[in-house]
Amino acid sequence: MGQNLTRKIIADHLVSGEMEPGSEIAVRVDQTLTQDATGTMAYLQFEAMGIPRVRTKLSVSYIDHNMLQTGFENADDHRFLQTVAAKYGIYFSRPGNGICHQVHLERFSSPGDLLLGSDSHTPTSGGAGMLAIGAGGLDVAVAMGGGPYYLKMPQIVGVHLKGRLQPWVAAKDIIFELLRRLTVKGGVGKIFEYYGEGVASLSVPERSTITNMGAEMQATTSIFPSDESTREYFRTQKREEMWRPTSADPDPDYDEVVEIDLNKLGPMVARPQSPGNVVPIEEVEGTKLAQVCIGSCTNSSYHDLSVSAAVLKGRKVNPDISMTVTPGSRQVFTMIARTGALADLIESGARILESACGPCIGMGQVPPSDTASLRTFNRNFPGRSGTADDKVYLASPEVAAVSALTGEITDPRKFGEPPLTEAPGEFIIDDDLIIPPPKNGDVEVARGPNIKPLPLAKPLAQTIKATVLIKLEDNVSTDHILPAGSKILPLRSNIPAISEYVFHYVDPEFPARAKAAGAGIIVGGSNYGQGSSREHAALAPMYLGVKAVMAKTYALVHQTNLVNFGILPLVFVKDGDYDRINVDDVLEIPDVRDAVGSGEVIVRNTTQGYEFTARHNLSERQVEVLREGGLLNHIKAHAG
Ligand code: MIC
Ligand code: SF4
Repeated sequence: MGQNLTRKIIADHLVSGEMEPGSEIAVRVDQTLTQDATGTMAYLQFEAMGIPRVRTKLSVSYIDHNMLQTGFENADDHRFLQTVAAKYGIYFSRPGNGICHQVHLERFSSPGDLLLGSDSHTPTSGGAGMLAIGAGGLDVAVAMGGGPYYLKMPQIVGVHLKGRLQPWVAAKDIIFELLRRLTVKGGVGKIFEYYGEGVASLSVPERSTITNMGAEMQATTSIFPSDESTREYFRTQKREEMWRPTSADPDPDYDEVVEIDLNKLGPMVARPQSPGNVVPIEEVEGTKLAQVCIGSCTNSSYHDLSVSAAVLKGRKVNPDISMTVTPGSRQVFTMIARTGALADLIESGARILESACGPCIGMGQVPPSDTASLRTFNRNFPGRSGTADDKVYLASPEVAAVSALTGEITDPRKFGEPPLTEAPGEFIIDDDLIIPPPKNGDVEVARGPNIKPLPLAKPLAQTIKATVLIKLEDNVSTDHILPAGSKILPLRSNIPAISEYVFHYVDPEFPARAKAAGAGIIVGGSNYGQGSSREHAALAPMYLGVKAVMAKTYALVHQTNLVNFGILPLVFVKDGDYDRINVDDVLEIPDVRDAVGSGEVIVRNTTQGYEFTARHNLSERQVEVLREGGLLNHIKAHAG
C-alpha cells in the first residue's frame, strides 16, 4: 500500500522519534502564526529565551481578537506586538487586515510545509495542503527560536469523500457529519486526511471550513491534498509560484478510514451548547431566533459572503433579528465591496462588522438573554457569546442567510433554487497592512502598563499536598476554565489580573478559594480542556497555586499546556476514584517527584482516609519538564 500524505509531510519534517502512533516525535516547524490574544504571552516567552531573531522560514503576528478598544489595554497590546515583531523579524498583520486564519490561508499558506500557530484553528491552512497545527503560545515561541515541536505521533484517519454536495448543502455540513459521528472527543490523537473523488469539487475556502472545524473534534489537525483546485486558488491569489502539488500515494494506507457520501448529506445544525450536538436541520426547524451572525474563521471567505449576499439581495432581514456579517479579511471585504455584494448586504439590513473575530469570541454583539442565536461560527460552548444563558446554534452561511429572512431556523431547500454565485477570476491583492520586519532589529519595544512580566512555575515538589478546589463534568472547555469576552480578553498580557477570572462563570469564588488554599487540585471528567489552545487556561491556574489536575481524559493541547506550566496532569485509573472525590478533600501525592518517573503515583485522600492509583501518559521529556518547573525553566536549564 502507498503512503498517506500526512506521513510524507511528517517524515519530511521529522527531527527525532519513531513514526509509531502514540510515541513522541519532534518535527521541524517552517512557519508560525500568533494572534493578539495569545501572542503577547508567546512573545514575552520568546523574549525570555534571549534569541535575537526568529529562526523560522516565516513568522507572522496577527491582530484580530482584541479589536474593541474600550480601554487602553488592547491598543497597548497592539503596539507591543508591532514593535516586538519588528525587533525579532516577524511579519505584522495590522488590525483591520483580517482574521489570522483567513489571511494566512490567502497570503502565506504553503502546501507541504508545516505551520504551528498559537490558536486552535490554525488547521484552516490545511485546506491548502499544509500540515497546520494549533498549540500553546510557549510551544510556538520555542518554534520561533528554531526548536522543534513535540507531539505524540497521531493516528492518520483517511476521510474518503464520495459524490458531490447537493444544492444548499455546504462544506460546513461535511464537518458537521464527522462531528455527529465521532463527537467532540473523536479526534484526540488523530489527523484527518481527506481524499477521494469528492475532494475535487471543493474549493480551497470550502476545504478550509472543514479543516478549521476539525479542531472541534480535538484533532491534531486536518489536511487536504494540494491539487489543481489548490493551484487555481494560488493563481487567483497571484502567488502561483508558491503552489506545489502534494498528495498521498495511490492506494494509501490509513490507520482508520471514514467514508462520507456527499450526495446523501443534507443541511445540519449544531444545537446549544456544543459543536458536537449536530442534528439534521429538520429537527430544529422553526426555532425562533433573535440573532444571526455570519463570519468567524470558519465561514467568512468571499464564497461564504457572496452566497449570503445573494440570498439577501432585494430582501429584508426579519425585524425580530439582529443580523451581523463579518468579512474574514480585508481582501474579502474589498472584494464584496467591488462586486456589489456588500451593498446587497447593507440594503437587506445586515449590520457589517470589521474584519476580526468579533462576536465569535464575545467581543461585542452579545445576544439578548433567553433567546436563540444562529451563527456560522465553530463553537457554542456555554457563555462564549457573552450571555450566560445563551442558546447558540451553529450552521452554514446558507442556512444562516435564509433564517435571517424568516426569523426562525429554516431549511434552505424550501427557499427555491440556490443563487448562482461566480468564483472571482482574480482576487484584489493588497498586502499594505502586512508590515514586513526591517532588516535590523534595532527597535524599542513599547510596553504599556498592561504588559506584566511573565510568571514562572516552580520545580515539582517532592510531595504534593493540596486541596480539591473544584470537581467538573465531562467536556470542560478552556472557555469554561478561562473565559474570553470583552471584559476578560484584554487582560491576556496580565496574568495576575486575568487569574481573577479562572472558572468565572462556573464558580466565581474559585480564585479566592485557590489563593486561600495555597496549593490546589482540579478534578475533571473526560476530554478536559477541549477547545481553544489558550495557554492562559494553564498559566492562570498555575499562578493561583494549582499543582495538579486529575481527569478521566484530556484534550492534548491543554494537557501539553499544563506540563509547559508545571502542572501535573494525572489520569484516573478507575471511574470509581473520580466518583469518590469531593471538593475540599485534601489529597497527598507522596514522593511525586520520584514516583512520576514510573508513570504511576499513589494518591492519598487524607480527608476521607483512602488511597488510589493515578497515572499519566507523558513522555520522559515531559516528566523532565515538569520536574524542572515547566518548559521555560527547562529551556533555560539546557540552554546552548
Ligand atoms: C477561540 O476561538 O477560542 C480563540 C480565542 O481563537 C482561541 C485562542 C485564544 O483563546 O486566544 C483558540 O481557538 O485557540
Ligand atoms: Fe477568532 Fe473565532 Fe476563529 Fe477563534 S474561532 S480564531 S475567536 S474567529
